[in-house]
Amino acid sequence: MKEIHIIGVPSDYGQNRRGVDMGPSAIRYAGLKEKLERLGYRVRDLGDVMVPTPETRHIEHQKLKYLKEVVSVCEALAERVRDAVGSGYTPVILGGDHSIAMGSLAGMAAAKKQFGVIWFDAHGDMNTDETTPSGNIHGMPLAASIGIGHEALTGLFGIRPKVQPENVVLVGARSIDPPEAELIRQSGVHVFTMADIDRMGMDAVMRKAIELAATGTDGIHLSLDLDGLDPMFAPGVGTPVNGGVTYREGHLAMELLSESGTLLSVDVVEVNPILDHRNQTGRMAVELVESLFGKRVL
Ligand code: NNH
Ligand code: MN
Ligand code: MN
Ligand code: MN
Repeated sequence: MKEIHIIGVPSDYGQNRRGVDMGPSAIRYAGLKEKLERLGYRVRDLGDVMVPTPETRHIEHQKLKYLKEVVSVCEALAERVRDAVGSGYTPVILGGDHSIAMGSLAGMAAAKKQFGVIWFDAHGDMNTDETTPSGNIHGMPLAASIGIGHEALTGLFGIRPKVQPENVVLVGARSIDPPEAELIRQSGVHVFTMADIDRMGMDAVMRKAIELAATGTDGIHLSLDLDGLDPMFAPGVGTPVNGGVTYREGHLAMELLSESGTLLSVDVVEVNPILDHRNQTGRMAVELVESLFGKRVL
């Protein structure tokens, strides 16, 4: 069985609610390592990527807040992911806000010829510095990873694009900014909105998503934004949106991905313990990861 490497990225440079930097601690506290070991894996916690405190920095660009800091955190993460995947390990990357996924995907792109991405999220994360309503880079990582947006982000780690849009699938979308919707339509990424999940069911949606992401690639990176779940099950996130994926649909999605045998790497992002209730969202994150790595009733 593959060895799992845990990598923490305690960064909240990509958004404006402080606290998501504590996500790695909350997810570790919920027992991530022990629970994966119980499933039979060898697990090594590599600790955290160094992230300077935001209070010691200042915002230079209102449409790309903390750009320099985001880029340097992502490049440090990319090196770790490249090395882990290159040596045959499966990285479990703990955010931090979703901007860190640019680092995960950069590392994947350095290690693999082609891979697909399932982007589980309430949001599209397809903004650029020209379309962003907030200036928060956590709304841009998917666009940047397929080569759209500011060159400091698209060219991160010297690889552009990180992933082909036809191998990217958004699952759980329900909050898309209007100019972002236009970019999504032009880009060629695939999208299953909550309405699609209602009509088709999570089983059919995930089977299709896995097929799209895996076809012609070496496997799949799952980018798991906890706000993809309904806030009832994951209240500890900075931008909750009602009408999300249920507890059971979330587990089903993870089980199907696990059974597909295509998973290469995963990031678990946007857990904000300050906004949470007794680490409910941290515990939810660990539960989903357990299903993703094969936990079953029998
Ligand atoms: N679309 C909004 C923005 O660009 C919100 C993004 N928020 C997220 N994305 N949490 O996953 O600022
Ligand atoms: Mn911040
Ligand atoms: Mn996101
Ligand atoms: Mn989101």
